[in-house]
Amino acid sequence: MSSKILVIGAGGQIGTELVLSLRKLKGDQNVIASDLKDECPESLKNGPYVKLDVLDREMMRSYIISEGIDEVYLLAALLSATAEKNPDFAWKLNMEGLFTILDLAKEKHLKKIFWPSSIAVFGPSTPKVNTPQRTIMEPSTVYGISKQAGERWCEYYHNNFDVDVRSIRYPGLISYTSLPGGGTTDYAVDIFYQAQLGNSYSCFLSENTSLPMMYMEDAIRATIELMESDADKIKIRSAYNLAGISFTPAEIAAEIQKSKPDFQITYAPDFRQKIADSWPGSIDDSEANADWGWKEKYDLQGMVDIMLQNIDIFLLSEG
Ligand code: NAD
Ligand code: AKB
Repeated sequence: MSSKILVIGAGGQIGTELVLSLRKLKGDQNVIASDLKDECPESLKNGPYVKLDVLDREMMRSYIISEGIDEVYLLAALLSATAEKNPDFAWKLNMEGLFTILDLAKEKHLKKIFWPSSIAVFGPSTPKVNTPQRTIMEPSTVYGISKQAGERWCEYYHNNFDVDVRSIRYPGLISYTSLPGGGTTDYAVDIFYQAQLGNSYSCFLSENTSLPMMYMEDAIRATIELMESDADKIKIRSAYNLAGISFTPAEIAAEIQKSKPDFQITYAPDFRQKIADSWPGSIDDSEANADWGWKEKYDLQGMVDIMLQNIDIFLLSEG
């Protein structure tokens, strides 16, 4: 029998694509999308949807136990830029939901958990180039601190309570089916909407700020490959580095200009520059490759081509 899966925070940038991929693999009725929103997002109406607040611990517990959920993908969180504006709430949201789900797995109500970490676990003192899996980690944002603490708790629950929790340090994710949710890497999505509208783009990061990014299809494939791997292959129970594609605003603009020669970019760095400056420029993901065979498919050119072919400017008015 197929596992029954609950995706929490399914209405966001990752969830809207992850739910559809999981439904293709596991069957539409076996993957339940949930979010704070009253209405199921249009694109997820091919399967079940339930309104759930991850901060309502009792409601989450009774839903997961009564529905016989086997696996949870916990995506609800505040991202880096939004979290800096509301640090108390960011800490609450990013940590409390994780404990609710880890405790359910500790009590054997859940068999497997996916909880995403981020390159934000690294900080200004981390080596910036080809950042290793294990290195100095002194994150300087509330988001990064919550992700680092989350990683430690995931590993702790695995080591002490045999919880099968798996995680990836996602780079900035780039996609066209939904808008990003308030991160420092959002410029690399915003830029496509402005290019498609025929506008110039004022970038909130400086031209030579290199950050690791990844096209969403690769990120979803990595998530599912990690979750489908045999448990004994998963040697890291904090979170795996994934490299993706490292580029600067100037480099992505130059790639867009190959298709849209009139496109112009200007630079007006804001508070997000300091966050970006604290993160790695490139990542070493050799342990993900060695343990569960991870290899990305998209490079900068491949990602830019597919974004320009598919980006839908009407999303801007809906978002
Ligand atoms: P997002 O902001 O686009 O989506 C988050 C979703 O969670 C939203 O639909 C929101 O309505 C929902 N939500 C918020 N509070 C909730 C609550 N109390 N109960 C239930 N749902 C709630 O975020 P995303 O980009 O899809 O990211 C998902 C996860 O992946 C987060 O943990 C994020 O830190 C991590 N991540 C994302 C990226 C990226 O570039 N998108 C990179 C690294 C890590
Ligand atoms: C953000 O910019 O906050 C996210 C992330 C890299 O975690 N995209």
